[in-house]
Amino acid sequence: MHLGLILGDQLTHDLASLRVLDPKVDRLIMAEVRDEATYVKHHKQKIALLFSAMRHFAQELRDAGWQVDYYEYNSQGNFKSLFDVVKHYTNEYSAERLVLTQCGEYRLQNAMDREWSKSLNIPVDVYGDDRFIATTKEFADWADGRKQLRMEYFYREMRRKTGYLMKDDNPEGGQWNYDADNRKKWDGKTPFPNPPMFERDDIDREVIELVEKNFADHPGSLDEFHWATTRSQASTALGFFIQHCLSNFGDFQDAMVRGEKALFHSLLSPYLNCGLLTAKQVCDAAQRAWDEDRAPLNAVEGFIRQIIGWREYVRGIYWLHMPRYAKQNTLKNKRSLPRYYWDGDTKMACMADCFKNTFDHAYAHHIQRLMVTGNFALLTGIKPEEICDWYLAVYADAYDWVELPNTLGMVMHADGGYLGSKPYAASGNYIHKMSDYCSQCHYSVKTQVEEESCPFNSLYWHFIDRHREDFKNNHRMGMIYRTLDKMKDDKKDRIIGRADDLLSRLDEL
Ligand code: FAD
Ligand code: DLZ
Ligand code: SF4
Repeated sequence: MHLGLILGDQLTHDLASLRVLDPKVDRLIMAEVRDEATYVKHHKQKIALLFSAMRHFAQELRDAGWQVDYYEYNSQGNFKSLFDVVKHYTNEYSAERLVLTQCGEYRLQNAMDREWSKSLNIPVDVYGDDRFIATTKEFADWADGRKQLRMEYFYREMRRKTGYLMKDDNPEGGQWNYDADNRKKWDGKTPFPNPPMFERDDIDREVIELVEKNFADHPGSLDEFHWATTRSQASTALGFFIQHCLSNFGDFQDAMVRGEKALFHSLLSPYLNCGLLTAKQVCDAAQRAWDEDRAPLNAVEGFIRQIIGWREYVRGIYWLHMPRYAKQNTLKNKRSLPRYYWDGDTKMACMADCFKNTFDHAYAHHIQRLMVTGNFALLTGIKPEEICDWYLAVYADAYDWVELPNTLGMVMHADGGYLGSKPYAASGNYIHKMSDYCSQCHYSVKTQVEEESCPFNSLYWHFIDRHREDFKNNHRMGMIYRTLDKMKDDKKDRIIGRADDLLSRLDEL
């Protein structure tokens, strides 16, 4: 008899390990355990979503004929780790081998590879996770010999491989990428659709109570817990996105609007990452919308690129370079994360809105993560480890394989520009251009050195100035340095002085 362990982010019926196990003789285990729920202080909604989705999935597996042992949090045995649970059941059933699909996170996969088989005294078979478009080997082959990687080229390979938006061997519309059309500020008119809110069942209610009781000291609130927790609800969420949001996804992809949780974004990442939806299912739906003329090309291409491009690309980089990747700090940052990343209380209107979205919903859309909270961490030189742990904790979609390259590479440029060629550093001007935040802010986005000047403005030049050596050979930064060099010394000194002052009292902003 073989035992299959299904992890919290493996809630997919045709998972590789499930395909090799036999429901007639083999058994499955799933477990809610302290180690997984606390390796960072996950947002309460992330734990509730996972535990509830796991319980619903276990029920679906039983309905499909599997024998499942499900270990509920803090129940008999008081198991703290997945290993404890596995050990208990392999002994109980005298299992001949343990069967797994590859973990999403290096942390856990490494522990399994190094210790599990030895300690359990049975073979541990690990199958590759083929829910992704590219295998880790395919990515490694593509990356081999390239000094710097570019998502765009990898993405084109994935377009060819999947056939999405392809006409024979050419991209639909003649271009691979329509990003230039996707940088509009919200027009103030196009109405935002209200994402579906799912009715809660007994499992949801029980889990919410469990999380309130056991994880009271974790960030975030459960008051607005609206995530899908079943496969069928997740499919409804996908259908809603395709019908009501996709056609505007491209145009307003980079826009930010105060108090608006998601604009036209899909809110699908938690389901993709825990397995309630697959990349293929989501991209097939977007392709159909294009085929049936229900959404424009810039929107469908932009959306599919996020999934078969960025999502696959960051995963490839993660598995190619872990564990070294996590330790990089090329810009030698030393500063600790300011207080407001945890309590949300700041006078900067843009940051406050992103924090509110984060704590209320365990969500922030990409530009909020990248150009507001991320940009601020980059400009102020926060230690990569601290900011990575923050992003890993506070979002319902956060898993190390996707969070780490996005934060350490894309946001913090801590990998020396391996993932992205240029740091996404921006002054308040960018935030002003793409949002309505600045008109309601304590600070003034128009000035740089006065007492109430937007902190991003001087911090931006401080960042550029202090990293001159790091970027001197980066031709994409040349124009910025020429602008800095044209600045009068007196003005530059005042800007740097203002930024030094802000950096000395970051917690007060
Ligand atoms: P949409 O805007 O609707 O995009 C569609 C889908 O594309 C997403 O659901 C997601 O699966 C995929 N996608 C989009 N951008 C990326 C990207 N850069 N990398 C990988 N997939 C992408 N995404 C996560 O899934 N988990 C994380 O832990 C995570 N951490 C991030 C940390 C930082 C600092 C930044 C800048 C980005 C991070 N992202 C992460 C990427 C992105 O912000 C989220 O995927 C997106 O905001 C999820 O919301 P959505 O489903 O509404 O996305
Ligand atoms: C994120 C998470 C949480 C909060 N809890 C559990 C859990 O109790 N049991 C479990 O199997 N998985 C959980 N997960 C997801 C795991 O952390 C994830 O499977 C690994 O990090 C590998 O990606
Ligand atoms: Fe943010 Fe500066 Fe605008 Fe205030 S003025 S909202 S701090 S960018």
